[in-house]
Amino acid sequence: MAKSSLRNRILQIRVSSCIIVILCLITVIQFFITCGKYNYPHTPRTELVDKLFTGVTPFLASKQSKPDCTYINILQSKKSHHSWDIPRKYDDFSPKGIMNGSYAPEECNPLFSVAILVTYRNRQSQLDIFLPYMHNWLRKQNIHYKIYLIEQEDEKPWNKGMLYNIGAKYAIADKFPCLILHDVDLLPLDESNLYVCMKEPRHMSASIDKFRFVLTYDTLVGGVLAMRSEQYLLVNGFSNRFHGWGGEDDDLADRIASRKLSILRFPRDMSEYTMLVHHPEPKNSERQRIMSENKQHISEDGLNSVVYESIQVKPQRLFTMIKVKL
Ligand code: NGS
Repeated sequence: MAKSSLRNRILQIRVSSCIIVILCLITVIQFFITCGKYNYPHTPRTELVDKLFTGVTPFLASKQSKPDCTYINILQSKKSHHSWDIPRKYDDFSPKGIMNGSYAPEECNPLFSVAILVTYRNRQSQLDIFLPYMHNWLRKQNIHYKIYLIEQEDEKPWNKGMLYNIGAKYAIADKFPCLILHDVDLLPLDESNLYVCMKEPRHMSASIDKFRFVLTYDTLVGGVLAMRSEQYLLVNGFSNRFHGWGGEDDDLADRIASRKLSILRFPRDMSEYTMLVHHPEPKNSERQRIMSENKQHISEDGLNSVVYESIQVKPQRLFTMIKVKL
């Protein structure tokens, strides 16, 4: 009797030791997986300048009396903000120099013109933080930029891809050579995160506080993405078929890969963002199916086939409003 209870006890100890060893192994493996995505592949700091894509709109009058703007100090800045430093209210915000959501530095000729496209519906409290924060941020970057807010006016399911296509049409008509597709709930934290395009598409929001600053997967392009206008045309923009949450960005990543473009990123300590809290949009249960069907239809479904009703295009001080019904 005593012998068998001793045997049971030894067995129990062995089983629990095995469980502990397995759990430790899983933790170590997870640590290394996370580490890989934490230190995701990126363009080294020293090579960034060569990979930036310069270009301004022909409408921007540059003056010979002024020097070209410089960007080295911005790229080398070590200054980062913490998410808890971000004001929740901007009572003393000054829109100096901003007109129709657009700004250009006065002291020098910028080398970059950037259209920032923000898709929007019913997120007033986030917009109230986003606009002053981004204008304060962008005015320090020596770039010429313009914020377009593309608002879905109808009650139909949310369609971010279509809204980006509509915004891109306006920005391309305004001859912006670079588009930054920007979620309204994301705010950059590192001052070295220069808001410009690179020669290849650039995923900017690689390191978000909500995801413990880990890049969740290599082909992620959602959040904030910078893309040259000619590349947006080349991939035919987003598919118009994704309603609700999810899939449209992964589909865009497929389009980018199919046109043999790669996705570049700045180093992690230049790509940190904070995400403003919000209720998630309802997920699109069809998204995987649409993605697999879409691979054959890039040239028919996208920027060249977006159909919408324009409700209002109205310049406001902090943004150019494009209200549409889909
Ligand atoms: C993927 C979604 C993407 C989304 C990404 C990150 O699963 O649209 O998660 O989402 N793809 C599909 O659903 C097919 S996030 O964690 O940022 O909310 O962007």
